[in-house]
Amino acid sequence: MTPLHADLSRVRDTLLQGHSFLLTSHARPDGDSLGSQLALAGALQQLGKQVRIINSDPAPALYAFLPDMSTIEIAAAVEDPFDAVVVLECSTLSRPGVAGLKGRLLINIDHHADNVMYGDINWHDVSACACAEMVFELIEALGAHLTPALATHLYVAILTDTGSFRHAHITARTFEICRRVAETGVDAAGVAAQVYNNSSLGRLRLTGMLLDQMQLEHDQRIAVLTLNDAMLAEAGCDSDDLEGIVNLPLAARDVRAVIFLKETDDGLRVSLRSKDAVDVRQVAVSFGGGGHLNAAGFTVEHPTPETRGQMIAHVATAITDSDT
Ligand SMILES: [Mn+2]
Repeated sequence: MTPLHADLSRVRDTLLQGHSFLLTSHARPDGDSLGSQLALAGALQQLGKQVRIINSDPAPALYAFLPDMSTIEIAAAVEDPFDAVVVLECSTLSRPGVAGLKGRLLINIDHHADNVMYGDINWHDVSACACAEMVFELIEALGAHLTPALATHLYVAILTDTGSFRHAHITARTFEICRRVAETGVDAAGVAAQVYNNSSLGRLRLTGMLLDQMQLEHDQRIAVLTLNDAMLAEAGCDSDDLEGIVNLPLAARDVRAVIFLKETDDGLRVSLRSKDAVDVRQVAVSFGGGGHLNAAGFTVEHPTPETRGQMIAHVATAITDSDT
């Protein structure tokens, strides 16, 4: 067995020495944040530790099937004492949206490139396809064993964070973890059906409406989707139903980037998505926002008739830049 690297050793030692832990992750939780928290909580409980999970937002309904989901508490602040707080999947300490974390012994476990190292112990691995890959390593280092419940948590995290095994950072380690998951008896097809064949009819209707009104710009390389509250109401949807919908046009070969416009009371909320080296983060930054290379966003408080054309021009430049 290869020796543990220093950061993982420090995390393991701190968890083995302490007795009570708080686990948290980012607001608007996704499969990786939920699966990583639940898997680590299960492992620590095996070792006789006291664990609470506190998130600022409830999980999307589609994750209700995850074992132990009901143990996640929803709160805007924490007051109780803990020996340490484990923050999973968060590039900054403001991402959880939970007050009262500062000043505690913080363990930062994350795979996002822009992590600012806010922890007392920072374990940062951008090569992990999901935070859950790191949690798997930690579970092994702690000497906990992989139960079917823990394996399900890890598998959902990896399945969703890799976009069903399509994104970058998928390695032999990813499939080794999945092999171990399958060994515990997790039904991979059943899990996939829960995650992907489980949306509301409202979402299906909304998908049709959005694609029906999709506009193609810049030689069909930019897809523009527009959403407002009236469409949500007509489709019978809530915000839960929007998860991932922005990515739909990327399935077309010709489309290189998506501009998703959500008309709100505060102005225009803009989400950008792209393929390959098309850098939409730079576009978002130029409009006062931010994000990642292929996923970014910003808000325009007072859109003008020129706003839409300006955004398209910026994204078109990003596409041209990526081709040179
Ligand atoms: Mn993740």
